[in-house]
Amino acid sequence: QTVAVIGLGYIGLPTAAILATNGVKVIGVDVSDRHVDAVNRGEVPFVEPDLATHVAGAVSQGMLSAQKDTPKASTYIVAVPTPFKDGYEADLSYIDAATDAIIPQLEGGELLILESTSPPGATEHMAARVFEARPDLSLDGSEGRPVVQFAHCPERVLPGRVMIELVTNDRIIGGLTREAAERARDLYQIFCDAELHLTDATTAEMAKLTENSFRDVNIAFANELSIIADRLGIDVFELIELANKHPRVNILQPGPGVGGHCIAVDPWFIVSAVPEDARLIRTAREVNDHKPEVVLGKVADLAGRLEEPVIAALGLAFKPDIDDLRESPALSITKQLAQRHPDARILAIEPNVDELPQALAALENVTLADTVPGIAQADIVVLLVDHKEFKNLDRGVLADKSVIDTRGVWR
Ligand code: SAJ
Repeated sequence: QTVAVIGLGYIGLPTAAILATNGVKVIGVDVSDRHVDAVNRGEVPFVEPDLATHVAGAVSQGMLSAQKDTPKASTYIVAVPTPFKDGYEADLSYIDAATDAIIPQLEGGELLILESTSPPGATEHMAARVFEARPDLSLDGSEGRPVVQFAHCPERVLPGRVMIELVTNDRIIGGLTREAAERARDLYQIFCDAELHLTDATTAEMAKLTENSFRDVNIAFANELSIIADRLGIDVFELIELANKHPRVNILQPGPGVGGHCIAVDPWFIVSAVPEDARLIRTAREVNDHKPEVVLGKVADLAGRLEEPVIAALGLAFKPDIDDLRESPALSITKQLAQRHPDARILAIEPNVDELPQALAALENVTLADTVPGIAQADIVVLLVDHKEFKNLDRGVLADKSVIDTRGVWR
C-alpha cells in the first residue's frame, strides 16, 4: 500500500515519517516548496526532537518522498490546518482544498483519514464533497459503485514530545462506517503501541475538542479564582494548593491567559456548532481571553505612580521552556504594555529567543534583555511565563521591585 500524507506540518510530517520508518511507502504532499524541498533532502523544516532522525532515515531508504501534487494512493491522511474565521466558525477551506485534489485520483477502494482537528460533522462534510463530485463512487457499495471509506483520527500529541507520544498515546478512531474505522486502526497499529478506540466519526471529532475544552474550562476556573482571590486579598496559589488536597478536586493553575494554537482555538468549534447550548465552554474562553486585560490593569496601577517607569516583562512564549510564540498571551501583554505606556521602557526577557519577535521589533520602547541584568534595571517586574530561568532566579534581585507574579513561581 501507498499512503499519501497531505500537509507536512507538525502533525503530518511526524506521522509520515513514523509510518515510513515502519516500512510503509509514504508520499508527503505540501503546498510549500520549502517543506517539500526540505523533506526530499531528508531535512525537517521546523524543530521537533527526534523528528530529523526519522525523516533522514526514511528518505535515505526510499520510503518517504515529498511533492506538491496529490498522487494516487491507497490511503490518504489529511493533516492540514483548521483555523477559525470571523464569528469563530471553523475554516474548512484547507480541508476542502486537500479533498478536491484527492478527488480526481480516486478509483474506489481508498481510505481517507481526516487528522486535522475539526468541528463536528467535518468528516461527513468531506465525504459529501467527494460523492457530490464523484457520483460513480459510494460509501457502501450500493448499486455496484466502488467504495471509498472515511475515518477521523485526531492527533493528541504534545509539541516537544511528538515522536514519543505518537507511539505511546491512546488514539480515538471514528469511522463513517465500521469497516473504515477498522481499516484505519490497522494502519495506526503499525506504529502505535497504545490502545486504539473505535467509534463513529462525529464522536471522534467531539472527543478531541472535548479534551482541549476540558482543559480550557479548568484553567478558566483557576483564572476566575485568581481574580476573586485578589479581591479578597488572599493568595490564589495557596488557595488552589489547599483545595487540591481534597481527593476529588484537581484545579489547574491560573496564569496571564491561555495560548497556543489548540486550547485557545478548539473550544470555539464546539461553540460555533451549538451556540445556544455551549454556554460554559464559551464563558471559559471569554474568561481566559480577558485575563491579559486583568494583568495589564495591575501593571497600569503600579506604573501610574512612577515617572518613566522601567517594566521588565518576563517570558514571551505561550508556555514554559519553549520558544513557541503562537497565540501567546505573554507576547500580547508585552506589546500592549509598550503601546499603552509610551513613556515607559519595556524590557522583554525571553531566554529562549535571540532577537525580538516581529510583533515587538517595530516598537521603539521595547528591548530584549537578559534575565538578571534586565530585572536589576526594572522598577516593575511582571512574570508571565514560568520558564526554569525565572523559577531558579536568585530572589535577591527582586528585593526593591514591584512584582506581579502571574504564575505564582516566587511565592
Ligand atoms: N495553562 C495554564 N494553566 C495550566 C495549564 C496550562 O494557564 O494549568 C496554559 C499554558 O500556559 C498555555 C495553554 O494553557 O498558554 C496551553 O498549554 P497546554 O500545555 O495545556 O497545552 P498545548 O496547547 O501545548 O497542547 C494541548 C494538549 N491537550 C491537552 O492536554 C488536553 C495536547 O495533548 C494536544 O495534542 C494539543 O493541545 C493539541 O494539538 O490539540
